[in-house]
Order: sequence, then C-alpha cells, then structure tokens
Amino acid sequence: RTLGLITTDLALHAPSQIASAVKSRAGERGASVMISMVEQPEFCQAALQELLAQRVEGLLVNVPLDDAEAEKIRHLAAPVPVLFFDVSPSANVHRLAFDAEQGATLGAEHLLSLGHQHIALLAGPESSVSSRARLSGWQARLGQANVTPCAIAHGDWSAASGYEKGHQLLSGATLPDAILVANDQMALGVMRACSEKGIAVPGQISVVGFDDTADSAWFSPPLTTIRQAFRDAGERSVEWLLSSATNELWQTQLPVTLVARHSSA
Ligand code: IPT
Repeated sequence: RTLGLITTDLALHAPSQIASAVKSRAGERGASVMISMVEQPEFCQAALQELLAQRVEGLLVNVPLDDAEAEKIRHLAAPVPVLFFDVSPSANVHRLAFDAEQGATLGAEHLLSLGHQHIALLAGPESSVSSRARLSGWQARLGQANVTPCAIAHGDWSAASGYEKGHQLLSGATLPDAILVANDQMALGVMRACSEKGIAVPGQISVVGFDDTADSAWFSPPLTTIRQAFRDAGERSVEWLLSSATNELWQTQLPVTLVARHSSA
C-alpha cells in the first residue's frame, strides 16, 4: 500500500520529526510513503495531483492551511482520505493536531508562577494557523493575569530568525525578564543572542520554547518547552489512514505538556 505525505519545509525540525515517524510506522505496516515537500501553501494542490497520479491510498498534509484551502484539498482528493496536522479546529476536515491553546497557556502560566511580569513574545510567521493560535493563547492567559506583553515580534521558525528577533527584543529600553518563544529553533537563536549580550539565562531572562524536538534537551542551558509528541502523532496518523475508519470524520486534539528544564527560573 502507498500513502502520501505533503509537508512543509523538512529542514525544520518539527516537520522532519513527524515525517520520520510516519515513514517508520508505515514501514512497520508494510506500506510505503511518497513525500512531497512544498515551500508555499499555494503549491499544495500541485503536490496533491502529483501524489494522486502515483495512486496513493491515503494522504497526510502537514502544511499550515486556512480552512478553505484545507477543505479544497479534501474535496479534490476524494475519495482518497486526507488527514491534516496543521489546520484550525473550525476546518471541516479530518484533523490530528496538537492543542495550541493549551500549550500557550502552559507556557504563560509557568512564567507567571515564577513571578515574571515583563514578558516578551516571539511568535512564528503570521501566515501559520498554529503560530496565530499560540500567540493568541499567550495573550489570553497573560491578559487574565493583567500582564501586557512588553514586546511582540514574529520570526519564521528558524534559529536565525530567533537570533535576529532576539537581539531586537533585548535592545529595548527595559529588558524583559522572560520570553515566550513559539518554537525551540527560534529559542535556540534567542539564547545565542542572550549569550552575546552577556545576559544570563535563566538568571536575568527565562526562555520558554515550544515543540520539545529531539535536540532541545541538549541546548545550553537545556530548554524549558512545551512538548508536542511528534512521534506519537506521526504513528497515529498512519494507523488511522491504514484503518477502515476513514469514512467517518475524525478530529483529534492531542494534549501537550510542559517540560521544565533549566532555561527558566
Ligand atoms: C510546527 C512547529 O511547532 C514549528 O516549530 C514549525 O516547525 C512548524 O510546525 C512548521 O510548520 S508543528 C505543526 C504540526 C503545527
């Protein structure tokens, strides 16, 4: 049996870990996976046609898509089932996604419980649904505590953007005492910027990431982050596609957890 995976840039850690889990679970089940990588959501339809031409029996899509884009893909692929990883709960499609709001809430609560009040936010790209959901989750939870973020910046998920925006957030009039970062790669860049400025993590600034990719425990200091169990998600997605239940609408929200390491205090 052959499955298809349409994925965003595999140079990023999170999508590559999902792809790895998909590949190995499919392999265990005797199925093969054709991967098509798209750099822009607009190219999803072309990728879909390419994979359908290869007669895939089921499709996974890990590209941030707005509701209408996802519904269009679902429609074009029918009767081949499509499962989406990065769409909002309002999309009328099969969906296996991490709870962005819960993740954002956990990160914000962690910093509030440590007594931090001057919190800067480094969000992901505005074009990503999950990035927007994390940002609004942070703002909602901080707002409940009457804390207004002292600065907000947007990166592109890469460590390089975290480094650049990190320098920007650290050069304001007052230094934040904590930064919530929308993914671990950007947090890596932020910590590098801190170290260049001689700012101690966590002594002067606490840094909290999002993802818990395989390398995050090896950052210096080891990163406090929100764990998304990518392997688990990849495996469950394959099991579902290979099951006989793909006719019924399946929308599963995966819980996330806070992993407290040494970048926050
Ligand atoms: C999301 C990651 O959290 C982020 O680090 C980045 O890699 C992004 O993917 C790429 O699109 S995880 C996704 C399943 C919401």
